[in-house]
Amino acid sequence: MKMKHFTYFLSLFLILITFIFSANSTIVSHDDRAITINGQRRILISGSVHYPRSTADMWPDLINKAKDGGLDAIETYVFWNAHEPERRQYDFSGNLDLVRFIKTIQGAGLYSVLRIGPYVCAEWNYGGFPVWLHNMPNMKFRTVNPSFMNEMQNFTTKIVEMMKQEKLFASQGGPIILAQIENEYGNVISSYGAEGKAYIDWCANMANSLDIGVPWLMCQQPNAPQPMIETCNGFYCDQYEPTNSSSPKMWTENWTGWFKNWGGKHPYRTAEDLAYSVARFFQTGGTFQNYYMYHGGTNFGRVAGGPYITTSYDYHAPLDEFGNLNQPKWGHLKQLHTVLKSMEKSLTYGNISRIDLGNSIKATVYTTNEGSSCFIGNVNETADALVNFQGKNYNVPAWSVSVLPDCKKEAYNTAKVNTQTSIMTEDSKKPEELEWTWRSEAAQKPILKGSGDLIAKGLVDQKDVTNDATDYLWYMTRVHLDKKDPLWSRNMSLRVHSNAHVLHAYVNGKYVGNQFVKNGKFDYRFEKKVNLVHGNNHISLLSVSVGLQNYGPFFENGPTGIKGPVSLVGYKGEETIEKDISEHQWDYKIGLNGYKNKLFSKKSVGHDLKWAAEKLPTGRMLTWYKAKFKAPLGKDPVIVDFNGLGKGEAWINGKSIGRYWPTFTSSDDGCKDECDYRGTYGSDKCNFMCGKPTQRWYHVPRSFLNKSGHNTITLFEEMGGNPSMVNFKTVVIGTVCARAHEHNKVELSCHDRPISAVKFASFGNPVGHCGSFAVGTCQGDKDAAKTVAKECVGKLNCTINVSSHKFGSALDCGVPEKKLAVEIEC
Ligand SMILES: *[C@@H]1O[C@H](CO)[C@@H](O)[C@H](O)[C@H]1NC(C)=O
Ligand SMILES: *[C@@H]1O[C@H](CO)[C@@H](O)[C@H](O)[C@H]1NC(C)=O
Ligand SMILES: *[C@@H]1O[C@H](CO)[C@@H](O)[C@H](O)[C@H]1NC(C)=O
Ligand SMILES: *[C@@H]1O[C@H](CO)[C@@H](O)[C@H](O)[C@H]1NC(C)=O
Ligand SMILES: *[C@@H]1O[C@H](CO)[C@@H](O)[C@H](O)[C@H]1NC(C)=O
Ligand SMILES: *[C@@H]1O[C@H](CO)[C@@H](O)[C@H](O)[C@H]1NC(C)=O
Ligand SMILES: *[C@@H]1O[C@H](CO)[C@@H](O)[C@H](O)[C@H]1NC(C)=O
Ligand SMILES: *[C@@H]1O[C@H](CO)[C@@H](O)[C@H](O)[C@H]1NC(C)=O
Ligand SMILES: CC(=O)N[C@H]1CO[C@H](CO)[C@@H](O)[C@@H]1O
Repeated sequence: MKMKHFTYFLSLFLILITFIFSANSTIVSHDDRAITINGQRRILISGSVHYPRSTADMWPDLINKAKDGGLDAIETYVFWNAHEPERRQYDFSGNLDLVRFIKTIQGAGLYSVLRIGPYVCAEWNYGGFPVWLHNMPNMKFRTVNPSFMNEMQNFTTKIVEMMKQEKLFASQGGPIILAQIENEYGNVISSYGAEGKAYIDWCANMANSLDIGVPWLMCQQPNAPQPMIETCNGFYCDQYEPTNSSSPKMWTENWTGWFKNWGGKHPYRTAEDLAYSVARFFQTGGTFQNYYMYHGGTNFGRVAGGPYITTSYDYHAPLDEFGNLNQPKWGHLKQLHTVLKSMEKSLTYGNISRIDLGNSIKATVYTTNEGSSCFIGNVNETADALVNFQGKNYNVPAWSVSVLPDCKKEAYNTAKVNTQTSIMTEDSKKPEELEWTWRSEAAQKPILKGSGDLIAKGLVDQKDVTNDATDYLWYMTRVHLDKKDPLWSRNMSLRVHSNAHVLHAYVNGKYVGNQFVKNGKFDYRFEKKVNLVHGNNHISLLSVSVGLQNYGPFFENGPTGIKGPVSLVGYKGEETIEKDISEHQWDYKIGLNGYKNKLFSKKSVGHDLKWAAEKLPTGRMLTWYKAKFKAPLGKDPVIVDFNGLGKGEAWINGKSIGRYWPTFTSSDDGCKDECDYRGTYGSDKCNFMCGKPTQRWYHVPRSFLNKSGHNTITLFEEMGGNPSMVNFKTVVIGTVCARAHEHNKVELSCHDRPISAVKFASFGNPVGHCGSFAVGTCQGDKDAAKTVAKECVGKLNCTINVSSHKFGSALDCGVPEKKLAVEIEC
């Protein structure tokens, strides 16, 4: 009782303080149980949405859908290299308008979590670090290096000052309740020795000195220096306990799915398993959790990290790349959030008792004076359970958690999905045929003869000379061979030890071949037979980067480009000789002329230069293509099909929609038709699209398009392709299904189109999955399809009560709960 009074008076006191000092400010703090807001412990559900991975036009819709999905907060990183592309030259325009993003969150009435980093990982190019930073003298990242600390402090301070100026911290009445400094440093700290500890202490002091008035987080940082709050990241965090027992149990990254690499498959994390991980976390005392990602989005331009992260960053998140609801994930989580929120008081103030029911089944009871809330978790991966708990029976499937807000009735079970599945597809309209013009990359001829804009003895690291302003760097040298050369009487080949993400080789103007990485090893040997001539031979190597590494201790020093040695090898029978040419004088040409001249832009230099309409080449390397097109009608998201193209970059009206590489397909093996949600998820667990292009379709944001006039698509085709198959489509709902459990309600909707027909409905023990449902061994005696049709056809949405009363008291189906399977047509 005493304790309760004390808490009560404390809350009152804090509220009073709030009023006295600032009518608007919110006091954010924490105790051992939870984050507190104005003295109240809170259950907070947050989701990551990275502002540069969508467009400012998309933000309000994404944030509203997040709010509708039951989130309290939106979390984002801050992307240093996007904001400070050159030292002390800043960009906060367009989709980099951080202030506008935070204000949009505020406008929707949500909180915001600002993870400044400024190291962010995030599958973002170079983990968010600018490459100019790496190229400063005496630089060492993420340790006690004065130059690094100075720059990190400078950027962090700038962001904090911007936020303060706009009064965006909760302490000023704004939406930002939490901030983060550094990122997952605990994973790598041991590689930095004693300096690592000194550095993380410095980070804490530096952050603290910025006086933002809300708590700072450090994720994956056991024993975070005070007053930083440590948090957990991972697919599950139920086993996690903060090292400091005064810290609340917080989960800053719950990976809702996974990202994609070129050459990889589509990752897929089921709604059941994601909901299970969340419910487990709250069952085991968690009070703050963040979905990474809630909306993944798109890596526009060259922002993808890597190497080899794809342009799509869909992540199989609750909102898909285009901002559509990823159903059933979005809806299934929304229901969980509603139930958890209804238990906020008991979860944050209740006494906790745990009951072991055997066979990996555990119940947790949270008790306050006002009542109790319960969880029953079945961690067994295979055995469904009929559990007797406090005198009542509950059916708790394997690998699931039942939530009982009053400890008497199951309000939610993570494995019982009562949300519709929406399968998105491209529209079936006949696409516009495009008329292409083309021209070759103008630089080619002089380059292949070896003239560049920088000369050095020996081989250079790519990012050291390009500052990563471009993906492309030419390495060019001459080799003089006279008749006395011992190579001469032999078969000769060019051998290149390379770290280039893609390498193209030319000898005397002729293409010799390319190589790229197929097994994740970015350190390989290229070797191809070549024909050399007496006198001078020109060797030209084009090194292409496909996203800079973003993770790992000292990742910033990973070699890029052609590390060498580069040699000519002569073979005679078993005997080989090697002529190392690495230390020759090399000419370097940074970037491609078409980029320099902005061929993708209306303001292109030399637009008077001809684009040919005749003899459209296919399979031709280093070629630019251009076509006009009309924007697809309506509001549905626009996508472009790049099937037929090789590899390159694409622009719409001068704006880059990212790198493309549809010829890079995933391996044939490792896919299953169906994904079993049970058992520990990992990024390899449920993959789809084996043997298919990793990414065939690319997002064209509506705001890049002119609705009424012409639009221009420009392609730079690096490897050779056929643009005649390129076409624009929109993303629409294809099939809508549901498989809902008895005693529940299920809502069906075709988004903004009316429901046109019921394709299938059966109540009982139906089998199969969406698209291939079939009647099981029993079903209710009323016509289910007719019943659903009566309630749904012609409407934008309908809610069906799943009950025997409605569908006919079926017979003993031999299952604990009957299900309704429905497929509707939109
Ligand atoms: C960052 O450094 C520049 C000098 O390079 C200085 O003018 C500026 O005030 C610094 N900004 C902050 C926020 O410390
Ligand atoms: C644990 O956290 C509390 C406050 O949250 C702090 O006072 C204490 O010093 C911390 N303990 C350690 C070992 O860091
Ligand atoms: C899961 O249940 C099965 C069947 O009851 C049992 O054999 C197995 O030991 C259980 N596994 C765990 C981890 O409890
Ligand atoms: C919670 O536990 C404390 C300490 O054991 C006890 O004094 C208090 O009465 C309990 N409260 C409830 C609501 O059970
Ligand atoms: C060169 O290669 C060809 C076929 O690959 C072989 O027949 C010939 O003997 C080789 N010459 C030398 C000098 O090794
Ligand atoms: C869109 O196209 C129309 C017709 O060509 C033109 O008048 C208008 O200026 C264009 N709008 C933009 C934003 O480019
Ligand atoms: C359901 O449809 C009605 C109109 O029939 C509409 O007013 C309502 O907003 C829709 N609800 C949802 C969740 O789409
Ligand atoms: C569904 O059932 C609830 C009671 O469980 C009832 O209040 C509601 O009106 C029913 N809705 C429909 C559409 O039948
Ligand atoms: C420790 C760990 O696994 N970190 C990962 C966090 O998640 C991102 C993916 O979103 C990875 O890049 C990190 O490696």
